[in-house]
Amino acid sequence: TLYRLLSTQPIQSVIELHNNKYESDDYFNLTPKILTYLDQNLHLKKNHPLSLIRQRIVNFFYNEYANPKGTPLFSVFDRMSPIVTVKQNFDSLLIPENHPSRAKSDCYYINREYMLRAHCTAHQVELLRSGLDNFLIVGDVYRRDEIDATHFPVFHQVDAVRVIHNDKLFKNNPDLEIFEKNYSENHNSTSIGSSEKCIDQVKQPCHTVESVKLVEYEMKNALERLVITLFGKKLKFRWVDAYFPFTQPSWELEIYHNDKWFEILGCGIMRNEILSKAGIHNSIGYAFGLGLERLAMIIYDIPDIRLFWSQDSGFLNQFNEKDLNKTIKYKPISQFPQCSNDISFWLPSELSFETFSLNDVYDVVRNIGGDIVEQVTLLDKFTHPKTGKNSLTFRIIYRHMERTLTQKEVNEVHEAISNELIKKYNIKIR
Ligand code: FA5
Ligand code: MG
Repeated sequence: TLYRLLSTQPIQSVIELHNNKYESDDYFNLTPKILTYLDQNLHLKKNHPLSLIRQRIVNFFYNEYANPKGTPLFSVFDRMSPIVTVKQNFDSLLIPENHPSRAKSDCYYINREYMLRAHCTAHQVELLRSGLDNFLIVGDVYRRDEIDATHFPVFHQVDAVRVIHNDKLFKNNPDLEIFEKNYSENHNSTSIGSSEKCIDQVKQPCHTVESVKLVEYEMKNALERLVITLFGKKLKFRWVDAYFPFTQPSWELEIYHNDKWFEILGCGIMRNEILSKAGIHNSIGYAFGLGLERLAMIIYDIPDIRLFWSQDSGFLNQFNEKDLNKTIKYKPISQFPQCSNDISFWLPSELSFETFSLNDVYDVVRNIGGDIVEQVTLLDKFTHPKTGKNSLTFRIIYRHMERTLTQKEVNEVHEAISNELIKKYNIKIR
């Protein structure tokens, strides 16, 4: 789009990540800041709250699904590189070419072929192809997003897949089948492009009601027991119908906390087309993906998502791996004052509010301001009645998690942000 051409930032032509070289193209939108999060692996870090919850979830599945000798059924993959192909992240999961989640303004692309994974589901198909049927994938995921206490461009997910063969599912009912008689297994269960609104929330055409209900019951039961294990028996939760291109039917699980409902996971019955393309036949499966930060913030009373990135020993010392199942409540390291500065600018005359991406502003703010930026909000959009020029006003709230910022310090960062915006996007400060 136009604003890229106006950018004065030298477009890197070759970028080296994890010892691989990638040639960047017009899709490249990584920032130096985002690269600093790669390889931090908070979900594997000792005494880190995200790692504690990962261990509790893994233990739950190890116990929930074990063979009679006690050997866990699930394998765990928690070190897969977040650099994936666009095929893995989208195409392999039947996400349509024009799906909004693919937008450059929402994902971190290295080029048209490679990106930072936007969800752990990106690895589902390669693991299925390798012959696995029960597995968990844990990792960092990357999405361009607004910045506030609950949003950060990197967060962590646990994904799961469980595939059940016809003979196991109907061990006690040999008359029942996974597939409807008049549907061949390779039949495209749901036509591509079918809109979210007319999707059948009961089942895919190829499946029998009995098989779907059985797997739905098993999945919901396991997930309910997981959240009760994590949050305690008093937890209030509810299932909400949802849509994902790779599952049908699909649901989200919401839990009630501080007078609000929080979505903590998405799940569903795997699209049969995914299984059959991966060479898995006469089977049905469920899959889910949950966010570790959301769970951790509620379980440990952590008020701000940026705290997970804190190197402060006062933070990490509150979480001890030895007390995996102990109730830990985070005690805030005092609240330091906020500092708020506004910025107003005119877009270059060729650009409209539609062609200018707000995430580009958020990226610059995050890049220059780093973790002292607590929040960025769009205060005002305005089109000059005579010149037709478009203007945006943002409020940036600065706060350091560990000390008081001086106004001088904040002003310097604020000025650096506006200089970068001028340089990169040719805007004019009002
Ligand atoms: C997904 O990412 C799907 N891949 C989940 C899935 C997997 C569905 C397998 C079906 C089968 P979604 O974008 O809703 O869906 O994210 C899943 C979970 O990640 C959310 O429920 C939430 O817990 C967490 N999450 C999503 N966005 C954010 C965010 N910006 N910050 C923190 N956590 C988030
Ligand atoms: Mg969701």
